[in-house]
Amino acid sequence: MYKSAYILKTVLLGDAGVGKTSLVQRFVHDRFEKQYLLTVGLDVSTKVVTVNSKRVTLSLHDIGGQKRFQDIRSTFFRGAQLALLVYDLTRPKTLENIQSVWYPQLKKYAVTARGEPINTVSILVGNKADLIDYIAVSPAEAKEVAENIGVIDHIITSAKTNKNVDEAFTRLATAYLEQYFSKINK
Ligand code: G3D
Ligand code: MG
Repeated sequence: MYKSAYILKTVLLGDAGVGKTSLVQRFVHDRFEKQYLLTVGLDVSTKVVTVNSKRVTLSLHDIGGQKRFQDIRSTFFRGAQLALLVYDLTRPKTLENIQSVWYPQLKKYAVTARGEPINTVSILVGNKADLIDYIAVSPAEAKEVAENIGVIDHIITSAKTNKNVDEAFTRLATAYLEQYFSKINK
């Protein structure tokens, strides 16, 4: 196995039930099965992706929805280089909460170990695209939130049918590396 030169801390944020754990399971293990879905505390898994012929390890941090989240919140967010802000296309409230709850927390808690602010590269993910008859969020509404919070992109996924799951993660990693190299080449 090759080692990769870059390890990027990637956090998944969003309300309970939007499909964070399902997206990770699909991306890492290519499966969609209910018995794996109970997220207890914090779950970390890794996956190597190739971006512009560079191998990059994503360490994926997925939290459960339990009330004790406050206790681990600062550890969870600390040093997060990448974030997937996940909402459920069938529940508009979960998109609202990206703007009012999750994005503000990311801004507040994603700092370096020394407490300096970091610019987490984020993507807005509308999951459950397979539930076509129940979709209740319009592209315009999602676009507005995406612009308000300054994500690199908005993408529609289905962990169930494997639509755009790899794309969501690799687009994010690609954007990060492009920003990173444009900074160090200046
Ligand atoms: P979370 O980790 O954000 O809390 P989960 O969300 O991954 O646990 O998913 C919550 C529920 O949504 C699960 O169903 C899961 O099967 C379902 N789900 C996740 N992604 C998709 C998707 O893309 N399409 C559909 N149709 N369902 C999805 P249950 O029934 O266990 O609550
Ligand atoms: Mg979960």
